Amino acid sequence: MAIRKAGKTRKTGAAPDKAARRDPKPRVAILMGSASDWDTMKPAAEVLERLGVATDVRVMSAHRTPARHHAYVTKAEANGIDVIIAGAGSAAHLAGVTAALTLLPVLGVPIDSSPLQGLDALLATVQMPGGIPVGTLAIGKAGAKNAGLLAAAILARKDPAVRTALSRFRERQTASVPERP
Ligand code: RP5
Repeated sequence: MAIRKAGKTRKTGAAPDKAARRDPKPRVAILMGSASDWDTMKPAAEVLERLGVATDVRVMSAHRTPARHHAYVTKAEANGIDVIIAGAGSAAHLAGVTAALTLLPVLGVPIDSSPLQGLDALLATVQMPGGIPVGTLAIGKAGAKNAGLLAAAILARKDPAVRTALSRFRERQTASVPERP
């Protein structure tokens, strides 16, 4: 399956749920501060793809490419995006600045790319002063996967097809847990 990355398509290798409807247009944006973050952020794209939700995957940094970031985020809602996932490492301000530029819900993923193994990114992402919220997930790949699932849960409130796909995902996950090791 293919998702868009920086205007191009990129394979994630995720197997789509056969029953899940395919979204024609991306409704979830997955932003990351560096191309080096992609390996960590990939689970967000994979799980959304599995649920039939198209994603727009982009590299943009609040400090290295501020103009690209501002232009994308301020137009995201008009371009049909419903939820933004933002992953960054170190002094991770990407999710906070993204949330400041849009009324869309923003989910932050702290990335363990620094010598502090993501603790710096976790604190920078989660400790937003009151007024501009960022829904912060766990550090690293688990956080990215859960950001994808949480984005799907937000979409599922108004989209029965996503709700069904999410429900099947949970059922399969439960069924996959063995009773004994
Ligand atoms: C952050 O700095 C990025 O989100 C990345 O996690 C980290 C390192 O980036 P690179 O130096 O690998 O581009 O802004």
